[in-house]
Amino acid sequence: MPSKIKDAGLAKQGKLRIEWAETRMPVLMRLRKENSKSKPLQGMRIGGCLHITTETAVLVRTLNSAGAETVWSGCNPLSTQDDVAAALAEEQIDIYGWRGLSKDEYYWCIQKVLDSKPNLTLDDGADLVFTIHESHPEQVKNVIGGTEETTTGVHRLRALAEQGRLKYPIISVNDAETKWDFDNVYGTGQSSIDGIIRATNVLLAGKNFVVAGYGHCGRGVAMRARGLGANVTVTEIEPVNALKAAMEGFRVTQMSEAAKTGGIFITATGCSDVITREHMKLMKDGAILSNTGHFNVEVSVTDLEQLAKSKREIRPNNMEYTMPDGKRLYLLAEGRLVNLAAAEGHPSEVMDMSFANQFLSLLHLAKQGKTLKPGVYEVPKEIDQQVARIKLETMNIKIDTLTEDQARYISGYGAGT
Ligand code: 9W4
Repeated sequence: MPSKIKDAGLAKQGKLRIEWAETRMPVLMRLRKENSKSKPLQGMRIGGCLHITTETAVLVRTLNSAGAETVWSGCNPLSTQDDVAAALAEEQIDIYGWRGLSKDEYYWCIQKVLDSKPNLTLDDGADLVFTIHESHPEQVKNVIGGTEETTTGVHRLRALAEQGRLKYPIISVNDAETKWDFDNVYGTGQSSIDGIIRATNVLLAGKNFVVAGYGHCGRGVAMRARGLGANVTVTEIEPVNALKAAMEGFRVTQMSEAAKTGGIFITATGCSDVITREHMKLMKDGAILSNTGHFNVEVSVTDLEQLAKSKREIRPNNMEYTMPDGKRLYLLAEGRLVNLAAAEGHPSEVMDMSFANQFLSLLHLAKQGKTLKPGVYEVPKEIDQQVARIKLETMNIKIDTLTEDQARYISGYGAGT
């Protein structure tokens, strides 16, 4: 099978890492077992444009085991794990991607996926769908439907649909509750702390830890930092979120105040210029600055560069900036997503749920896609519930079921005061 990867010699290491991830992804493994005989995806050619990681490999193996043919490319030039790509190539899976490819090479890989004339697409960021719509409209007739993994991709697709230009149905896996509510809180929470620790090896116990933004990601980070014994302060601009943080027992204050005492800062707001020169001037010697929001605009790197008289990389992903008065501030991963640049992103257990939604949504499209008009669809509620149920089962957790009387009671409006 054709593929283009960095180094076939990395396959052995990649295989081990994929197999480890498989031991942590019980929902996908259950779905693999359940569908490996009936092969409901037989005859389906799935074109994927999704980060080439160990967890993605577990998904790809599961899709193949259910009978699909897959052709894959990465969806970010920096996220491909070359050992994983090598392992998949060795398994005769068509895969195109390597870490650090150029923009031209990136689109060359997507073109290779399209050369296979997929009838289902799986996207993260919508580059594959946009390439089909803009450069290969003749392929639209082959495509039954697709799925989209992220918020950014869903936004782009909704905009396309609003202009009446989206030509096939897409399921927004991002909006499944078992996806976003878990990967934002527990995935970002743990992996951001992991990134900070890998880049610094600092003790969190007793530190003043400042979280900017108390959305789902900020909540996850704050919760985990507290779990490690840090004194957590939250800053917010949104009153309801601020109140939630306060009632959760976190100190809530303004960044201009938190800046004076914070030892570790992390931004999780989605907004720009959350930590700027005004705050940096107030900070203590040794303060650590990081970001886990999507873009590297939350900590003003420009301000830090301008304030500092010198800088040096003191550890991987850890830049020491020295101010004219000798004060030192430490910026992690250049202000980029610290959980991805300095750690390994969401742990497999969380990706298990996201990718189980991907698998079941593709199965749904293979069966029903032809009846759907072009548009962006939510993941069917039953799929979300199925993912949660299987996850609970694999965790050995039992839940109650309603009696008939109870079911009637909660669905009826009869009972008053
Ligand atoms: N990875 C990524 C992106 C940029 C980047 C040091 C600075 C997202 C989701 C999943 O975007 C992803 N920039 C880097 S490393 C790096 C990594 N650097 C290096 O200098 C720039 C990405 C989804 N996911 C998980 O979270 C876990 N398994 C998954 O499939 C993966 C990667």
